[in-house]
Amino acid sequence: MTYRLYYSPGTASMAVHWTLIELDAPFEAVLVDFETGAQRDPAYLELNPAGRVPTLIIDGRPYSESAALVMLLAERHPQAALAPAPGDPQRARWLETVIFLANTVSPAMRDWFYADKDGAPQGADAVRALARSRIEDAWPRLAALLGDGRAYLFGDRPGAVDFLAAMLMRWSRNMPHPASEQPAMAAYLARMGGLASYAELCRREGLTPWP
Ligand SMILES: N[C@@H](CCC(=O)N[C@@H](CS)C(=O)NCC(=O)O)C(=O)O
Repeated sequence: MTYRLYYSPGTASMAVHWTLIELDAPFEAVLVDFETGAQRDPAYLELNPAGRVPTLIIDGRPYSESAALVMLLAERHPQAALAPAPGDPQRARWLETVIFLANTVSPAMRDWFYADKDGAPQGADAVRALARSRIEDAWPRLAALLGDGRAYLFGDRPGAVDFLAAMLMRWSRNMPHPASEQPAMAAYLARMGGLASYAELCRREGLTPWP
């Protein structure tokens, strides 16, 4: 079961890269160099027609969407218990949270960072303002999951949704109100930042650890 991950440091591929490292799964990492526009290279567009990362090759076929990929990896490696199994009392809240991250937080992040590129530059400020309010509303909602004192979003061990959430939170570090402003989140992010898999991810991607 060898995977190939197409990634760019610190971007949406990060959650998938982190999950693969945490799983200690065999994989090859291929840099998609945004500096040279490699995401629009015709050969890469064959794998990922949107010209985005991540792309994960599984059994010879390319798949995209970071949330789907971390869920899929959890499903393919059940021994690692990276997700509550069907029937687990936490399963419904877990599904709700993954979809919230993928459906609300992630698109708002895309709008925050790519408003000028994805839409008309003259409308970018309004796009960013709406994106910012959606992102800032997300942090207390996610912090509430930690309200009972649990260490990670779904228990006492980090799982697939934590890698996705921590990636999105990391992107808020230079925003006016980063996720780490929520007291419960600051402690949570410190725990996520203390994981050996995070240190290894930062080393491989050349990232400055945050928080
Ligand atoms: N919803 C996608 C978003 C993917 C995405 O927007 N990736 C960005 C990096 S964070 C990208 O590839 N940007 C390059 C570009 O748009 O040219 C996911 O979560 O995988």
